[in-house]
Amino acid sequence: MDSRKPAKVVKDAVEKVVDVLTPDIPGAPGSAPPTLEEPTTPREPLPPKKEQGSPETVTPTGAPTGVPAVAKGQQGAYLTTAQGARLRDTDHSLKAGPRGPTLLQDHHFREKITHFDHERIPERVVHARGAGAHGVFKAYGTATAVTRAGFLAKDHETDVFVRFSTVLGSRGSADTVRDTRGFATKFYTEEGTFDLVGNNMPVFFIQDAIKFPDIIHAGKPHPDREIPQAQSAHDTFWDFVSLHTEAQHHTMWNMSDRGIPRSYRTMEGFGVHTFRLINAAGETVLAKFHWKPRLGVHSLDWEEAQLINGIDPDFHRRDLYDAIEAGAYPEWELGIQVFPDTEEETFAGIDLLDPTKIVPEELAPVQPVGRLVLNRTPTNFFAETEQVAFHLGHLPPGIDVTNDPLLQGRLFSYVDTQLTRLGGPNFSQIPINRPHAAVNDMLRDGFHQHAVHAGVAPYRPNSLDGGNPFPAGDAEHAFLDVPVTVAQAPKVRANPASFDDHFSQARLFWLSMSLVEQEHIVRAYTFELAKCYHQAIKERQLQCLANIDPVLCAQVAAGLGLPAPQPTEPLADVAPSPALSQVGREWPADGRLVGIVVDGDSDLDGVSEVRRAVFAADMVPLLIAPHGGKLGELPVQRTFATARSVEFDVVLVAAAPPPAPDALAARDAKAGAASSVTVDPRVLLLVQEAWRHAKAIGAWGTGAAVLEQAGLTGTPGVVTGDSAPEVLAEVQQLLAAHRVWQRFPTSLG
Ligand code: HDD
Repeated sequence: MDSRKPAKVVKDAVEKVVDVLTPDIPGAPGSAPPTLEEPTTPREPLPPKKEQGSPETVTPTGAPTGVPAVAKGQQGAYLTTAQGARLRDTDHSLKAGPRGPTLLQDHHFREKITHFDHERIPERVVHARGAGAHGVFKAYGTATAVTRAGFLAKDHETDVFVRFSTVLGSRGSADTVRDTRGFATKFYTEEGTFDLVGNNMPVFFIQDAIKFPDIIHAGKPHPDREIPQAQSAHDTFWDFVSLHTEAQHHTMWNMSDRGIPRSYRTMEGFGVHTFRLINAAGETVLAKFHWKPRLGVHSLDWEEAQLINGIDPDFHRRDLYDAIEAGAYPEWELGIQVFPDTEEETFAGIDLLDPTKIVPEELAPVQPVGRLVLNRTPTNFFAETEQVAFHLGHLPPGIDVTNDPLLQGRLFSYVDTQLTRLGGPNFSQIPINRPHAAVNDMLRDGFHQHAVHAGVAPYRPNSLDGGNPFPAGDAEHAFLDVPVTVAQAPKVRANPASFDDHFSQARLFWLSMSLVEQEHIVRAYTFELAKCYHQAIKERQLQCLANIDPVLCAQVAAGLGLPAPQPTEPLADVAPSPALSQVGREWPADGRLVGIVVDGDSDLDGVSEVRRAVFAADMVPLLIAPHGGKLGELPVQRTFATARSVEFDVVLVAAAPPPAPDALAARDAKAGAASSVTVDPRVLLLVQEAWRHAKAIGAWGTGAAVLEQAGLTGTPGVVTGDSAPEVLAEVQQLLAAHRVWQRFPTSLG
């Protein structure tokens, strides 16, 4: 068949195609107004948010960089390809006829799917599960005597990004597992970025970084079945820590209430290592960093934590974002413990280079140096929280490292890991990682190079770029490696002798706990060891506990049904550190969630009054009713079907809602008699759980009948009365102590 067409036919066809294409690109230079209908109903695009500027135009905190606005990513009204060509249709692949196969030439399809196929990057090998927030750090100026770091000068404000995390679980694991929490802070200082990469516990499992793969392999899921997820309650973890006894102190922290924080907002943070600070006169001190939460240290109850893992696996993440969006900005005070920089690098007999040891605050008080406020949630989780890269070597002038062998090894690991995780050496050009200080390095090329470097001489010395860039001195705030003398010593694979003390500080921690906290520790050890299959591992860990404290050992042994061994070394004579206990102090209650049980028969005026009072106290009231919608004018936030007690810090009951009629009928039919239950069983469960978890509970009006039927009336921390505001006032008082501690049973003491 002759495929050639007469010239006239071809010309007509071309004109038709040109007609169809040209006018349909509104705004194209010289284009006529559109004459064809849009493939979908046109709608006004949302205006881009401030933070949606291209990476080149804004820093992670939204500050302009001075680079002119470049259209890149989420700009303009129309859907485009990655190259900016406008698209008519992204819902159908290009096919040979409506029923035909997809064509290889469909470049839009291939671009879209290829990009999607590569959306995931490797998760962090540890600390994979996290949540981040932006904020600002304001210095008090109290640290200038010991450090020349500019961001610690009086009233200096520095943008920060903080990422909190669990350690063991993968990216999709639950938040409230028993684990250490990461507390990593990036200070975008004008003298270069400072990363304080700490945890919510002041000690670590190992003394030398070379052991990190060992502890992590032991804590991660078993290699054969890949279970359990995000847990230390399994054989390999306890196998390792019972053999590697320097882990015992950190393990004790994990078994304490610190291992299950109520919120990121209620965690302390610790830089763990001892750092070296240098002041303007060149004098040095040794120092440890501490974060103190304004809301106090507050933890979950273990049963509560387990329930939350199922009911709301994003509990901590949600709590952080909700608090910030509600304006209840999380706050911490940064403090330092300061020690003389002596040749021995010890303080009160404690080796400051040993990261398994603390210096009790009673011996070296934590001196406040500034305040951190988190006030902005990330715009995009992946771009910011996932791509943020911390590194202990990101240090400003005035802060230097010590010879702590854990710290030394970390200085290698954090850059190394980003090469795989973020795909190359240019991760500091990713918006969240960009310094706010001017950068003039001589690093060039590499994967994902974003900078268009000018000049021809990225080397020193050079004449071709006029000698640029120039070295800085003290006057220009250059970083200073403190010229510490390195001891003449043989090359060895060994630790200092003081590192051999593995039990004294675990004992110090245990002795510093209140009875109820000790009871929680006993239960945690018993729970975790009972999950191990190997008897020898349980026995070996009991031996470690015997060397820490015989009471602790006996209690856990009894729970496991095993004999308690005798100590194999003398018990350390240590003084407790009251600062380590979470019990016995009072804290502000703002940001706490108050669940209020109501129904149509409630005293709605009283409920309104309580809601107003809860808001006025900077807490959040949530109404829990038999159905959604409104009760009178009051909005209902939770129904009996969706509410669980673990969501609330306190439960107030304003009514005694009867069971739903059909539920009652079914129950009566089963029992063969009329039920004596007159309150909805879901409400009874709500208050009983809140009671078990030692939360304050209050009731007024008919609500008191609920507590009566639940058998709670007259027990500690259960408030009843006629006046709603009076009940709330008493409950608020209880909240200041975080829990009604005396409700936890204890067999100790
Ligand atoms: Fe680490 C991540 C904290 C010891 C190797 N670590 C990481 C994070 C925190 C910590 C908070 C998450 C950072 C983020 O949110 O992106 N790590 C600590 C603390 C330690 C510690 C407080 C002891 C005092 N870490 C440690 C050692 C090594 C590592 C000894 C290796 C020798 N840590 C890493 C890592 C990670 C990491 C593999 C994973 C992802 C990353 O760095 O960026 O390099």
